[in-house]
Amino acid sequence: MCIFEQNTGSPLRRHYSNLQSLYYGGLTNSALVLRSIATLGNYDYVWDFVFYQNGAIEAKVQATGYMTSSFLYGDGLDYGNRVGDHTLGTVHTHSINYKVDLDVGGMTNTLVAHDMAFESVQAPWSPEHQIQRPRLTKTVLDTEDKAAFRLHSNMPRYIYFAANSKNKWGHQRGYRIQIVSFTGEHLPEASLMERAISWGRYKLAVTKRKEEEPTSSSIYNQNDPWTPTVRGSLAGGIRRLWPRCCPQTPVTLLVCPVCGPKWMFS
Ligand SMILES: [Cu+2]
Repeated sequence: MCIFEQNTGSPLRRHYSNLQSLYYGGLTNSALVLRSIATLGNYDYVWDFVFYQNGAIEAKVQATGYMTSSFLYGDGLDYGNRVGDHTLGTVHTHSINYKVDLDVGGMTNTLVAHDMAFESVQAPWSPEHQIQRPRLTKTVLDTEDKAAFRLHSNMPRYIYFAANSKNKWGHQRGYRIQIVSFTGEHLPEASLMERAISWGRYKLAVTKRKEEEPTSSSIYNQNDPWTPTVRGSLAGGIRRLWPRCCPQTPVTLLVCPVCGPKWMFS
């Protein structure tokens, strides 16, 4: 386990002004990284939780170590790429999901989607023309069906986990949920093994917290995927987040705070 500060490579803020007044101001950015590494066979997984100065929390996992390979023969190239004289790098996926039990400003949280809809209005400077003006839409996703986003479905631009309180401008407090990467189809749903990783159907699924469902999977699932020890479920209500992500390359789940539209559009 290690904890360190890391320069993020982008400024926390900067501005160069040459409109009327002339000045420059800027501030370097660093984040606090909490890292642990798990070595499983040939792989070393580097697990990071990154805490940013703006309040964002990022969970990230990267795989390093040695690649999985097998002896190259026969139709091996149908199952991977050649990486040595007699060596095949075999195609496979690493499927990882994060189950997050998140309380934001208390335990009575809701899931809210913000997006844009377009409305046609007359252009004030050119009345014979119309312009399409974006308008903010806000929807409370109040059932687990509405809060489960299938892998290839459209998601609202902004999804946030809202507290039952408001900031001084009257906007609901909350944390924006941002999910960065997916592997694609995890297994065909008709497969009898699929039930062991059925969370892979979703980019994000938010469910009501249940004391009897502390984890989204089990270490035994991979040993007997046909009768898995733990299966995901969707019932009714809302509270627990099950963002999922799968690495072949580094993956990240970003949880960012929102304080209203100002944050969202900045
Ligand atoms: Cu691998």
